[in-house]
Amino acid sequence: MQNTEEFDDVDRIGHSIEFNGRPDTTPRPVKILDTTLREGEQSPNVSLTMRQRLQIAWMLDYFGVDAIEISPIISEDYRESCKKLLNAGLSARIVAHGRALKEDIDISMSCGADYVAMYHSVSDIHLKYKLKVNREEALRRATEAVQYAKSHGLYVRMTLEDACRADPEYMVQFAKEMEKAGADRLSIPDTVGIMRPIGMYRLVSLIRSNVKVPLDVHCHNDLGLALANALASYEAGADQIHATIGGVGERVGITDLAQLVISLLVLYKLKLNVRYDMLAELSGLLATYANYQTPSNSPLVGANAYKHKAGTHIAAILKSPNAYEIVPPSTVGNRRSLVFGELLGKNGSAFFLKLLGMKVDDTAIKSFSKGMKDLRRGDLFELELTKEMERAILSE
Ligand code: HCA
Ligand code: CU
Repeated sequence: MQNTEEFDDVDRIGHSIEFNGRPDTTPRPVKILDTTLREGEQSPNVSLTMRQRLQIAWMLDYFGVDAIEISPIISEDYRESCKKLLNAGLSARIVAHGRALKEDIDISMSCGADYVAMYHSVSDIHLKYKLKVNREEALRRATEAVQYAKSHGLYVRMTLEDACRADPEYMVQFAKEMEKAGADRLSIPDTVGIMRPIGMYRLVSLIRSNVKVPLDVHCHNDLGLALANALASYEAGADQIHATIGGVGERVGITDLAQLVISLLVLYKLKLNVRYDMLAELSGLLATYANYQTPSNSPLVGANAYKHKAGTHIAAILKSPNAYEIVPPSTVGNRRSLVFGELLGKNGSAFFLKLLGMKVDDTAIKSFSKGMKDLRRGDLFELELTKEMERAILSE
């Protein structure tokens, strides 16, 4: 019986078709940029105070993200937050986000930023309807902005906004020009969440093969594909992936931080230098600050992520949790619970009665199990397993 609950790929993953035939190479490293304080605050649910921003940044830094993005452009309050973050002695790079405009770059510099991210649209839809400029003018403006920032000694990321709906030829030309102008890295966002993973793979590969600078990706979740697209981008050679706590962001948000780092761990065996067991706490902290409930069915960090209800599942979990869990709850800082309800069955019933200290025979168990079948939501009895209980059960 297994009683240590380390994440163990052989025990947890098995020999599935997903892994068969995959070359067993060392996973390629990738950086994580957290943009909860920039993209995240574009969520209709999230607006934070300066103290909350600082606390979240401290936690993210301790967790181990490589970069934290914030926009000083919005207001005085954000500028103050940005300055404080830059002086907070964090290990993560602080990325000041704004438009590809001199005035925005100046604001970032006035806060003390040495790493700026600027965005300029590249799709005809945006050029025509949002900015009302032609392709040449867009290139000229973006080039000028990159050169301006570089002339001030800044580290520069240029984002090709709405890249996924742009003419690929123009987008490649734009990327090359930005590299030529001195951009240190480029960001390829799926601004409207319209890509499928294979499309994102092709897009990132295309840009990867045309420029040398490192690439960020930023995937919106409008079709629920943000995580899949981020992983496809990783496979295609992206160097840094954007995420937010709880996946919050404009509209329905972007790639979720917890889902991203755990997917990289489980699916690619990429062990990042992060404190995975802070994931549930991070998610809870943002939800508390922003006054929303983390959906119970949120993968990994939601209240239901480690609740087992069907009798057959409970019985199996009691024997060995890897039967129905790909990552132990302790890995992500979550808890395992058993739900005793109408699906309990015989084995679950026997366990439940034993827990209550009752010595019962087979007939009693059967009739208890039958009685349980009349339960409905609200009548359920839920048991959160403490570490001691888990140890006792698992070592039985
Ligand atoms: C937006 C801009 C952005 C920028 C992403 C990035 C996008 O629409 O608010 O700088 O990498 O999704 O394109 O968030
Ligand atoms: Cu975005």
